[in-house]
Amino acid sequence: NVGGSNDPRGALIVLEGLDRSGKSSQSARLVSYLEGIGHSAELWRFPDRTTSVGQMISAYLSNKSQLDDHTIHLLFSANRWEKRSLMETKLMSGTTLIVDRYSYSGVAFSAAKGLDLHWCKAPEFGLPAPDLVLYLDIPPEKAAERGGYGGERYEQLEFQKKVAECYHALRDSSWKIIDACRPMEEIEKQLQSIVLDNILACKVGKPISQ
Ligand code: T5A
Ligand code: NA
Repeated sequence: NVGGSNDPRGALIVLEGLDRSGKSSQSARLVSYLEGIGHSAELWRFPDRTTSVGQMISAYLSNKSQLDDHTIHLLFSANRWEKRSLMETKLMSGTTLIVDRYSYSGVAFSAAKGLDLHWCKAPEFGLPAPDLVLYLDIPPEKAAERGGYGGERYEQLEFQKKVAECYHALRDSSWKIIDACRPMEEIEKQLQSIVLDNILACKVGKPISQ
């Protein structure tokens, strides 16, 4: 068991990036790796389309419903808030959460529509802060070539270019920028070593930051 059992804190590790940057593929691999070395880990994703709020989000993303830009922004945030207490319980019980998209997606996609950046950030305050953000960096043109976009609302090249700019403005010290244009296995190995270092750091007792 990595880090021993006397400190129960798990790490909150978020994968971010444009649509098709490889987040879901890499999140799944990371969780398998951590489980394989005996570390308690779970794969989470936002939006969580299984809740009633998540179903409203899913209908919006698949163009089955129309919503005001502010309204959908708040729903994405509410979808994280409804998971907050479970997230904290898991972290405190020693489970590391690998989270496929989080608040940075919330802010970047809404700001890319032209909504005020500070307004976009406000509903995210008070959610557990990530210990580490792995940003899968890929030029929008390259991402668009991968398997083709599936037709969801935001999967359009011009919009993704704006999202990339917004993400760039959000970078902070918790971010590691990963070159996501390389082969999957190479990225996988890099993420494993970064995450292992980070989990060890959490085990020395850093609190869940807010
Ligand atoms: N959103 C989300 C908001 O507006 N606000 C919010 O608060 C949140 C949380 C849904 C949308 O909602 C928006 C953002 C999104 O537009 P989603 O359900 O997570 O978000 O859907 P996507 O991000 O669109 O998921 P994708 O499946 O498109 O992208 P991934 O997960 O980044 O990529 P992945 O791993 O599925 O890979 C895509 C393809 O590329 C290949 C894979 O095999 C796959 O075919 N691939 C690679 N090919 C070559 N080299 C590599 N290294 C590769 N890695 C993956
Ligand atoms: Na995905």
